Amino acid sequence: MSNKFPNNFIWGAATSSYQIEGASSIDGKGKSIWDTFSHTKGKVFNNQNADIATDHYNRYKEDIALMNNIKLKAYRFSISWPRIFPNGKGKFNKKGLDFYSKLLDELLKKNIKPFITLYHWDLPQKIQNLGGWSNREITKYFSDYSYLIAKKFGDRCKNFITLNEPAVFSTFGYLDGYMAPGLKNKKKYLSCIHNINLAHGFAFKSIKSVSSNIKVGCTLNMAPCLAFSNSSKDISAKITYDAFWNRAYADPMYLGSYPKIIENKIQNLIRQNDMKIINQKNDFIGLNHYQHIRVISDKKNLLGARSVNLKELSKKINIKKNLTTMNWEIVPDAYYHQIMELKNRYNNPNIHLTENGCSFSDKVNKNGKILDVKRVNFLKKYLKAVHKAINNGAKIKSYFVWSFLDNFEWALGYDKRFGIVHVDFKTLKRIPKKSYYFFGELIKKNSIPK
Ligand code: IFM
Repeated sequence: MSNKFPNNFIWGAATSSYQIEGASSIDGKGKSIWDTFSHTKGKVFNNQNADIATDHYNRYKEDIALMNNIKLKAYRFSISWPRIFPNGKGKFNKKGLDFYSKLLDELLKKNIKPFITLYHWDLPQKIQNLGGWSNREITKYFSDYSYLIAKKFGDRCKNFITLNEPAVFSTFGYLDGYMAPGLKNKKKYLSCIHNINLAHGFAFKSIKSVSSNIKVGCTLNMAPCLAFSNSSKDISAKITYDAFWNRAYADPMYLGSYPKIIENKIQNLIRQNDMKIINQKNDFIGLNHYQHIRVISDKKNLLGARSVNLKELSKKINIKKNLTTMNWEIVPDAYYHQIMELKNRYNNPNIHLTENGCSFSDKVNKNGKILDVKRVNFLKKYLKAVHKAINNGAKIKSYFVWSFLDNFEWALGYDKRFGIVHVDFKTLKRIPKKSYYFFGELIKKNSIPK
């Protein structure tokens, strides 16, 4: 069987605004919840923040030149909402729009297809002050913001992702509290679920009202869940976690209904027509995937269920062999199964693999090179899973490696390196890693290099 990927397969790389841009308070940008969170003592590893990050705001041309060197076909980036609307709504900031306009022009000059993500977690602080995702009003503000971006950039960008990983920013931001805005409030978390779904639906309509040629979808992080043990408690925890993690967004957006276990809890929030607004004719599903999830029952957790920690995990597996520095297991089969689950459950949709990758502690060697062999091996295995899924009928259109650059890994700061390009966070110098050249070869051959 041929190991070629389909003609026109889109090989891309992904980043997000807060993680790479820096320039956190210039050219009229407003504060985001991540500016606030990272400047609150004790919230981020070593109290780091992304005020400068990789300084992509000033170095975007250099970064795009690096993309062009390996003939990257697409680049997925996110727009910082508070750069466009410093107050989250009302008057827009022209200088913010100018930055992304220049970025788009530079990409197109190099024949790199832009994929815009409208929301990758840097919510305007002013919107958070009104309740953030737990206030239904946010759906209007997000829809207005989406409309403006489509109006300004819809001529140059034909692929829009509304939201990145709703399950992560709702669960960790409103339930577990270790991401911005740092809340632990089940009632607010449940409101978030419905408002996030609605925001997607309204944004979909806004973007399509600008042009029906723009393709729109949502990026969901999904992963097969396994019960940590055979105990009935862990098995029922797994069922709960699976519904909240994997289906709270995908089911309403792509099938038009909530899993029962969730619907029972949020019935009072659902108004007439809401489900119609949420369930639009999406053009694609964006899938972010890294590993499977082992779920354990935990009474202290507000859901009664959570993913296992490293200590628990080490009881199950030989941890040294199988983990990235995020303590995530390397399980390419889970990727295959997740893709096939999307295919089977959601009527064989178009799929963009909007993120996949791994963090390792890459070191610059004495010759100034970074031989990230572990990342290359990881990519080979995960790409084989993608290839297998395509052969089995999944309509996969693209694969975006996470990430193009080493960047600010949220509450874990700069300690975790995901890039195929190394960034020295003192000098901001970029050095392409071995995996970058591997990716270049992959693009050239349109098949996985040996
Ligand atoms: O860095 C994140 C990204 O922002 C969202 N998806 C997972 C990545 C790795 O944790």
